Amino acid sequence: PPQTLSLTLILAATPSLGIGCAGTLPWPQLRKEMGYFKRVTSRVSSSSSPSIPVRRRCNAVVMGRKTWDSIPLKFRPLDGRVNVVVTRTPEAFAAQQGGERKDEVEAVGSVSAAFERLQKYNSQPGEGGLEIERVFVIGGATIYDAALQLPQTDRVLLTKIEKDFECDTFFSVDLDRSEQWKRSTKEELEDWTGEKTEPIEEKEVKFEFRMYERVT
Ligand code: FOL
Repeated sequence: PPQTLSLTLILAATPSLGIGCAGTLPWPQLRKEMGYFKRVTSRVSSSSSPSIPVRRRCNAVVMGRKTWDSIPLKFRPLDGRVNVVVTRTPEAFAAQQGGERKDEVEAVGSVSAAFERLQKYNSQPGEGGLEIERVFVIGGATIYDAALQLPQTDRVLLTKIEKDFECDTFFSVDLDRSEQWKRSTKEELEDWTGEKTEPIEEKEVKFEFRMYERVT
């Protein structure tokens, strides 16, 4: 488990870099794509049966308040992962979130505050504390933009959706045309994610999984 955390953006985008429309995803539900998202953001390095108790290891997802709202109630907070929601009004969010499952969700005022909060999990574990292994920034556009400004952001997992859909929200960086980002090989992608990553077609939509690493 890393001593200093880094941030990985995970997103799916159309050829014109569309990521959202009217508060939801632009394409019809792609179960295999969502399955990839769930497995990759949940998977932690396997720990063999320890003879002494160790802290429970899990990943974290950082998202904006609108992305939180877009996740079906029955799926949020995303289970098995620490959920951090970025909002200009963290107190109001915490109060609203209120009752159940409150412990699994944290509200903070910025992406850098989310990062610092998660670093503290590892450096000052609370009672029955979790150990955070990987941190995924899961959107939306405003949060991706903020994360891209942070030096801790060193990786992007992009699902390239090969068909255009009407979108009102876009990712701001064309990774293939940026000097800052280098596309990883299929092998590097599979090693890092633990996934087999053949191109998929679902509901007449083709998509493929890519990884990019920051080079500067
Ligand atoms: N990245 C990728 N590759 N695909 C996405 O669809 C995606 N979506 C978001 C961020 N990054 C992404 C944000 N939107 C759920 C719903 C919307 C969402 C993210 C997650 C969600 O409900 N996930 C559940 C699984 C739901 C299911 O099985 O249908 C989860 O447990 O992760």
